[in-house]
Amino acid sequence: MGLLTGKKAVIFGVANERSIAWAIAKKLKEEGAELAFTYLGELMEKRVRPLAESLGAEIIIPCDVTSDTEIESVFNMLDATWGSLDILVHSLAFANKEELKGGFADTSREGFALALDISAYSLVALSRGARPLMQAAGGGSIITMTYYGAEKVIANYNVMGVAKAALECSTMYLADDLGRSNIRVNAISAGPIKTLAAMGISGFRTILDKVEESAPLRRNVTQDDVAGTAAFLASDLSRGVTGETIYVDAGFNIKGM
Ligand code: NAD
Ligand code: IMJ
Repeated sequence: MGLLTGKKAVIFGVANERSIAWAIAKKLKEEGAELAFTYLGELMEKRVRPLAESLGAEIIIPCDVTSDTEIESVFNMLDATWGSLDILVHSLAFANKEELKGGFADTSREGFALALDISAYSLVALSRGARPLMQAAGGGSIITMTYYGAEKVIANYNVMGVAKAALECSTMYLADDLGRSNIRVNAISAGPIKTLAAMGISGFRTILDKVEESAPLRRNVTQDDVAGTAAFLASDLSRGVTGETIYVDAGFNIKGM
């Protein structure tokens, strides 16, 4: 018997086989969960549908988290097909790429609002949508992805750092609000990983090298390292854990000098 046998999980944030969400999906499936996937627009469907189908998913639907209508249709579909939900994985973020270089003081009003809408508010909206379905299951586990740039200044992370700080704080407030429904909400703070979201980020190689040099484990983390912790958070093994940010960063965050 797997850790997640009989549990139903919806995964937001698969773009390709390098996505952290994809590693999490594979791990949840391995532990016995049944999966549903969402993708961002038609362009992503071409990549995501075959991946999702390879894990036996039947629910594969579009969801741009800036759209209340698309969010609503995801939960309507889950309600009609499953009638309940145990696990929600939120593994998505976006800022305009011109905001991820240069001076933070140059962040535009629109760029700030967009980054916070997609990367932080979406967790609130998705949690609200999931709540009745998780209540029908007697409780649930919501997992989001964050980064150290929420708490310390990391070159070029800029407005994404502000968005991740809002995301981590939203994790705490959601945990308190949804805790009465036995729904747990936690964030995983992952070390840098070469995914689509890390492509074209100047100085990314330098950051990977720094982690390898100074993290306690003297290595970088992989998508599979993150997936292991996600499976723990999704499972009843973590039943007493909520509102936390758990680091999967080879210990990098504990270092001073
Ligand atoms: P990724 O590019 O594979 O995933 C990002 C996902 O966000 C994509 O699937 C994309 O379609 C989705 N997305 C963007 N805008 C969206 C919108 N409007 N509606 C719905 N989906 C949207 O990259 P990843 O590295 O797997 O990123 C997943 C999460 O992990 C993000 O929250 C990221 O901030 C976080 N994270 C990444 C790293 C890293 O170094 N790669 C480190 C720590 C945390
Ligand atoms: C992203 C930018 C700058 C520095 C960065 C990152 N470091 C790391 C990341 C050091 C690890 C990756 N990360 C943690 C993210 O959350 C990335 C978010 C992101 C990436 C892009 C690239 C393409 C684009 N918009 C993006 N929006 C958010 O156009």
